Amino acid sequence: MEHLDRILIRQAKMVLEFNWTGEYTRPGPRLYPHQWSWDSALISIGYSRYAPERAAQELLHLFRSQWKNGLLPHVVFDPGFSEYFPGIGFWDAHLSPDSPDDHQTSGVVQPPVHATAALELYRRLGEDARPFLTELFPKLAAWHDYLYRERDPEGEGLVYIRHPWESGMDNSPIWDPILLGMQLSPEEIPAYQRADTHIVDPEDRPEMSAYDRYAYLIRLFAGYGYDEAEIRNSSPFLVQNVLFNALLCRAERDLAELARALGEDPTRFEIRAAKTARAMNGKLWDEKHGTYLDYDLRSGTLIRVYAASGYLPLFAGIPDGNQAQSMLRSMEHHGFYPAKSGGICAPSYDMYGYGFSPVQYWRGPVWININWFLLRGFERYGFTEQADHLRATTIRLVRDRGFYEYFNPLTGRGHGSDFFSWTAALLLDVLL
Ligand code: 2M8
Repeated sequence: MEHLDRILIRQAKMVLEFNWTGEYTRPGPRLYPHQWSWDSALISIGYSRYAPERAAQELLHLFRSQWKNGLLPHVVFDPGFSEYFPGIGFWDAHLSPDSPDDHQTSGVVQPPVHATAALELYRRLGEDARPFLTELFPKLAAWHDYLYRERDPEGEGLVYIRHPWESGMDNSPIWDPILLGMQLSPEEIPAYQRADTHIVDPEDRPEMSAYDRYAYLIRLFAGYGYDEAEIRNSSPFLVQNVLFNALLCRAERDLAELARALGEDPTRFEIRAAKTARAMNGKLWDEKHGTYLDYDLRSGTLIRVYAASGYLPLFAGIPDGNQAQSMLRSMEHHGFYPAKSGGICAPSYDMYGYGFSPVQYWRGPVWININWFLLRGFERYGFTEQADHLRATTIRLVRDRGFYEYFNPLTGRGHGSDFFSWTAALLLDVLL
């Protein structure tokens, strides 16, 4: 191993150590003081390379706040930290009979990468992971059951998200058409105070108009006591999201493998995973552009906005060989893979798209988790040249610029939170 890589590995471990609270790992020091769901899964993938007990602790801590109906909340609050919006009082999760009695959480979810993380740990630890798996397996199964039961009422194999935050790509231009359509009167906008814009450059963060809509949706859900049937009837935001369903499909397959390891029946996970893959290829595949698109259940139309998430089905093995080839061509053609022109890969949104911003959050910057999903996807399909290139540019980006939350795809400059945990964790997974 090269000397520079050894230094980078040491630094990455220091970032995770710095964010470790004793019970869970913060995504970033000031901006994100609580525990976030998919951050923890990705962080645990990094830990499983060198600190397996931490990897297990991270996931178990998160799942201790799972709701009685299986919902895995996107944030588990640490009541010791108050400087974050929306906090405990804004969510009012206690209004749901399903929320936990002894933990404070949000009331939305995030992409389900947890079974994938648990399988990574099992692969590293083997039989030593058995006690951890025995505890986590029923909780993972309840989490996936919740998604297919509550979020796929028509049994299509595609689950819906009901808030942009559930996609993990909070203010992606994918949501613009829906959010613009949500015309709110001043009385409908709840009173709130943001905490993010005085911690990092406001230019890097979503607009106030987007936050108004995020806040509105939260209060709408709380008003219904988080009753899913009511929310389904009334939420203006209801989307079958490519990223979420692709990661769910992969997680179902990984859960099936865990079931086999534990001597449990994997059949229901395998059947659901296959159904989701079929539904994505049937309903969300855009043959003309060689990518997958989100589907807006309210308007009954595909959302024709092109984002890096459209290529994430590669991570789950959903496209066949021909589709995968056409996705590769599409990435190069549409400004997601500017490798040949010396550009930095992979922008989170089409560099030539109307909503592109090189610095604003999910509207163009490079994110290490998206790169990691794509990298593993390229490897899976044998796209060796692209995988090698993506691996090298990802490592170089972090080595030269630091452990940032996201990076300007034109200049490489880091933005958002520094000392960002999943950047460190996924880099460790690539380097170790
Ligand atoms: C960002 O989202 C939170 C809201 O959940 C925020 O902006 O306050 C997103 O990038 C999300 O994907 C991520 O999990 C979270 C913590 O890193 O930050």
